[in-house]
Amino acid sequence: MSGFDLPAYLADRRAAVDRALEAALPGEDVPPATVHQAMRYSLFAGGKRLRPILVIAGAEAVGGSLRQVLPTACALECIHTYSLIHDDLPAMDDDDFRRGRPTSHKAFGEAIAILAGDGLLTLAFRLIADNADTVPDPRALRDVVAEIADAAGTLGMVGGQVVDIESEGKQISAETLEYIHTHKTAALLRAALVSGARRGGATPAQLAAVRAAGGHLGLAFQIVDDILDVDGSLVELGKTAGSDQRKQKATYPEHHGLAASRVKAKTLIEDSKAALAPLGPGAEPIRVLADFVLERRS
Ligand code: GRG
Repeated sequence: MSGFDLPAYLADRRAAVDRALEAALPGEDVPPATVHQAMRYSLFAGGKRLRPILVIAGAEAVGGSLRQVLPTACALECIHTYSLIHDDLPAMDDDDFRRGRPTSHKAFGEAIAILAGDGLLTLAFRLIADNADTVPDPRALRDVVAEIADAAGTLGMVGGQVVDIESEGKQISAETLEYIHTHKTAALLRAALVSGARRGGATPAQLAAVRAAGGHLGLAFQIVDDILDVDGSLVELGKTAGSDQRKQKATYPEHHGLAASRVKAKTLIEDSKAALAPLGPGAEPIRVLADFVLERRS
């Protein structure tokens, strides 16, 4: 994209998110210390911070600012990190590595890993409440809480995870696979973009555009994740590649083949960028982020 410096944009916003998270998390010595250590262990293990950056980009696309949405951005990262901790548990995906280090339950034991996830999910809603100061209209706060709760709950991410787990080892339809991907992964990514845009003062038309773009981008993200699980490496991914196949998970490449999966991801990213057309140049960072989702290797 002409003139847009993505590495600088990402570095700047990641640093702002990390500073805000550092301030928001109870210190490692704050009792009960183990759970706070575990929350920090997973949160500060070097994730891409894609969801908080989408919150910020969503706000900026409609004339809002980073300052207006930073606590909400941090909330999305807390919810995402909780989902990774719980997803890695023996009762779920039983993974040993995440973000390049042993998973939470490997480092702290299962009970503390579960509680660290619970703590992060709960903290997220506290952060959203803290963000009320920058939104004078209480309905805007209500809408953002509802958006994020729906995306994270049983009609969103948790629901997608349930169907994913119940589908392991089974032949499932392309529709069920699409349900899993849109709910487990795309819902939270879309909610990030939409809640940023809401907080940034989007008009209904702008919200609709961002919602459509977020849905396409979110699904593309999961398809790319499936592709990386086939052709990525532990060093690139920070987790063990090939785990989908070992766990007999339904994936896009397994259903549609690698080549068709790559085409689908590319088409979704094009659709995502096309949906952003009504937002004009303000949405340039989201367009570049969409390309990043397609080209990422980790
Ligand atoms: C609700 C208990 C419960 C679990 C939710 C959604 C979920 C389960 C877990 C995530 C499972 C998973 C690994 C999905 C693949 C897509 C994904 C979310 C990848 C990780 O996200 P990245 O690449 O990670 O943004 P970083 O570490 O960069 O933040």
